[in-house]
Amino acid sequence: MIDRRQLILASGSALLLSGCDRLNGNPAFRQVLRSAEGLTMRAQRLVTDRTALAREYSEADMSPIFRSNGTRLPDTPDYARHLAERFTNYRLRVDGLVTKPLSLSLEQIRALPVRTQVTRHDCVEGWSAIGKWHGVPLGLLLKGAGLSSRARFVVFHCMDRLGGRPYYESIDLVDAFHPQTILAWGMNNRALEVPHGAPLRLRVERQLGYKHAKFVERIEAVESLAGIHGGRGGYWEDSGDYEWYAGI
Ligand SMILES: Nc1nc2c(c(=O)[nH]1)N[C@H]1C(S)=C(S)[C@@H](COP(=O)(O)O)O[C@H]1N2
Ligand SMILES: [Mo]
Repeated sequence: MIDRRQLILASGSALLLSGCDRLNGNPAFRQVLRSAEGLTMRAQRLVTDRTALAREYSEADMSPIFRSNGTRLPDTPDYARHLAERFTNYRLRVDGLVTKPLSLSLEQIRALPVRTQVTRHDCVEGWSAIGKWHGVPLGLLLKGAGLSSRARFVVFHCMDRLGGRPYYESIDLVDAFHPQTILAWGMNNRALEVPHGAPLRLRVERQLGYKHAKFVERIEAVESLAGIHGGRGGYWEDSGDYEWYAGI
């Protein structure tokens, strides 16, 4: 685990890098980052590599069993109805700091460009599994919705509750526009199954499992996380269990 000082260093530099893609690719600039004193190896990796791709695997590497974790079946009447209707009346909303709020059916989402990736899921509880995911790049949806330049975070509102509190998560724009960040409607060549977050779940491959919000029904672009639920950007973050940034 990384400590807070490293996090602050990493997030400050990530902001710098997000506006400086060309600098980031410049060997001299990378050398400066590498030689910066006082940074640990871990922090340097975060500073330089937040836009790097997570490792992708081959079909042969796929786990025969991919366990599910957390909510396996949301226990609300709304979710029961969606399930009974096979999600035909489900809509994904994309709103907040956007100029063109979206409301998309599953059919519409599946008609958008698809990215497929075989990646390893790492849960903070100490298990991993390799699976294949099919979905639409989140960046594409955000562009389609006309993301405002004021937006700094993207919040995922889920349909399940744990102990009476709704599950939610959030990421910054570096991760939101990362090419492997997708909203997955499929897994292992099939429609996404309920325990894995049907009808739609986030894959944010450079972060730990709890950031991968399942059962997503609303994506909200915000300037600050302060006004959302407990204000720390996620269900486990609000309860003080896990850090907001869970980079791997
Ligand atoms: N809505 C929602 N998303 C969630 C959770 C949850 O309980 N509810 N659990 C998280 C955790 S801790 C993990 S490890 C992964 C598990 O994904 P899986 O069930 O597909 O293995 O989902 C994450 N996303
Ligand atoms: Mo997890």
